[in-house]
Amino acid sequence: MGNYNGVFSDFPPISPRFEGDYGVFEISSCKIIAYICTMRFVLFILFILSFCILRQSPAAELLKNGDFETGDITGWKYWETFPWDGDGAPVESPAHITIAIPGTIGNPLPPTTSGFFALAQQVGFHGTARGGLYQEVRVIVNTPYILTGHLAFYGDDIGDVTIIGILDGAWNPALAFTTTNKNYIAGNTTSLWMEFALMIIPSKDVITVFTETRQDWMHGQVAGWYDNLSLRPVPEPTKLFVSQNPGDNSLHEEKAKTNKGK
Ligand SMILES: [Ca+2]
Repeated sequence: MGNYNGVFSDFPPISPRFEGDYGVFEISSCKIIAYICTMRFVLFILFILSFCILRQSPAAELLKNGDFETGDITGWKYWETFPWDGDGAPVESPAHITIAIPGTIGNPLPPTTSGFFALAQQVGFHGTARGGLYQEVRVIVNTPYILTGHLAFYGDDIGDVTIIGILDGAWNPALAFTTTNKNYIAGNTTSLWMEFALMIIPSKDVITVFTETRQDWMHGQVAGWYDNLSLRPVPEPTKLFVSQNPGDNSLHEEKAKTNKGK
């Protein structure tokens, strides 16, 4: 005892030996350590990869390119009422909505609310137009979803409007966020970014998220900017507070208040 060399010399060799029908196999301790290190390294890489995948593709996001970081309108489709306006009112000078990333008749400050790009929808001088972008999204009926994002606006005349909304069958003003006219932003200035949230409990399994910018009179210019658009299922804890009865939904309460005020 006390002689470590003696103690250790009593242990069997570290390298195990296996005797079989085909002879004696010996695995060196170096190989075992190398194997363990390799497995640890593989597990570490798998952990990092899974973390990256979770970070890069939040499973719940239903909109494509809602932050416009492709630098174009990938994932979105263009629509317009050209050469008419949506109300069937006389059109002074039919024009097209210009989609620009970034905007070309000015931009809000800061120019984006995420990353490097934001959507701009514009109508220049001497043109009347209504239009924008849309995406159709598959959803689960009677399950709450929330559309969030940021919107900014320039308008210099009555009839200049920019909107974001959801269509679940018929047009429903309770499912739209609208900047009404230049008075909303007190003159011919570009508004600050406005954050919005629209809750919907779909009655159909495909809903449409749309943007719309209008210049109903040909005077001046109009522009709407959009960024950070996101459509997601309402997170589980929040669902507890959202009634399955649409009449109890806060959006419908807002609508009721609006109707009462008319
Ligand atoms: Ca962006």
